[in-house]
Amino acid sequence: MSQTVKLSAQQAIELEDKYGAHNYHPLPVVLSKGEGVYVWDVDGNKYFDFLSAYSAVNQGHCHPKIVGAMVNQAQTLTLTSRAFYNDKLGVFEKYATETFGYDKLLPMNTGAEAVETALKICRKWGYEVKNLPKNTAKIVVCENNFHGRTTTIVSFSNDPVAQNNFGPFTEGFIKIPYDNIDALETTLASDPSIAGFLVEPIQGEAGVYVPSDGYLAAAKALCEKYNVLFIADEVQTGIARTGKLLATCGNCSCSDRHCSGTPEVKADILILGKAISGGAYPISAVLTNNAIMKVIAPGNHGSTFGGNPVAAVVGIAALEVVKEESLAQNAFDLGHLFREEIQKYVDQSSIVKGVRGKGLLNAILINDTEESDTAWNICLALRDNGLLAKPTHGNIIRFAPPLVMNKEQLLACVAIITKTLALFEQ
Ligand code: IF1
Repeated sequence: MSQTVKLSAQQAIELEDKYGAHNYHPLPVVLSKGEGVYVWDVDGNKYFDFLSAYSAVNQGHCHPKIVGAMVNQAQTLTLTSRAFYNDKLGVFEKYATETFGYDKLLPMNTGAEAVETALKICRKWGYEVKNLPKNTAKIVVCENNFHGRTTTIVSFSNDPVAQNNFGPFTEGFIKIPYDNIDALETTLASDPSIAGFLVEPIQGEAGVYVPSDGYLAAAKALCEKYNVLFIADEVQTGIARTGKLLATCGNCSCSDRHCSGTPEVKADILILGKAISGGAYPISAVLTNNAIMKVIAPGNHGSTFGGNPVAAVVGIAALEVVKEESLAQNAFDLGHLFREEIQKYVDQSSIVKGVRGKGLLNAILINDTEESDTAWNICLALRDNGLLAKPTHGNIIRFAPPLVMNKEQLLACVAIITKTLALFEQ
């Protein structure tokens, strides 16, 4: 079957069902085209994309600048491996480190790979700089975390569906409650073998949990007090999604007039993925300063595709778009408008308990149990009304449109969402 043949929705679904692993339960819609804030299915139906591939398509689908850079490089040189230099990687590393305010960048491909890379760097720093006894280093993580799907990462998950029957698990992780600064201090004070604290600035998969004001700054201060590396997983919250270039912010170079970024919440190790490529190509990166990255020597770590020239030019283009189109400012402004408008509905609703989020990473809380299928049914109805979203749990729906959305489009989406929710009012 050639790739050019036009499949019906049913044919596409049947092919995936027969020949693909069943590791997802997709919403029943078969997409074939994307442009900006819109996607189209195989029958030509048009939808607002309110998931953005889990915040990877912040710059909008098929952004011409990003696709143009990718196509041009793909016709020139795609992959050399790191056995040799290429003429694009260093340019990307310089641009990205200057954008986010770090000395060095280690390029990988997926978010999970970048998280694994950060864990390895943190452990090696623990032994070679903090002088921890060999194989004793521990890393503190938060309950209800999501950092990817590798066996080490799921070792510290508390999601049974993500973890069950994938053991034996990697040791060396301590789980504490999220957004609980006392729990972090008690843990850091009680165990001298801790090398790092890995945290999502907003817990996305858990249901868009925004921590209390000051939590991240207080956590960073505790990490400094106990000589522990503060590791920010901004795979989902980074790249302007939360209304600032980074949710941890701190010294970044964004021109966002609302930016309250202050040095004290600058991560020691920053993990980026998803929208660092605008969703056009798998790119992830770990950024830190020389005093930490110096622990990595030739042969310690690597990847066949990590730092390839296509990734490098796509990464540069994707970051340029964020700045040129002021996406952080737009996410900040439209995020406020979205929450204000949805809150008006919440105030008179029996089915929606609340709305929360930062920038254009938001979620609504449905008045039903986590095991219910209410959120799923609402997403099916949203699809029928021209908007695509997906629940993170039985009672939480994440809303994360591309950051290139304009005010008129956002208000049109609010109208679709409120019209659809009204169908479910008791
Ligand atoms: C799936 C979730 C979101 C992430 C954070 C690392 C990674 C992710 C904070 C790993 C990836 C993706 C994975 C994707 C669905 C999506 C997701 F629902 F799984 F949890 F966004 F919330 N850190 N998140 O959010 O990056 O290796 O995937 O490139 O696995 O179903 P990755």
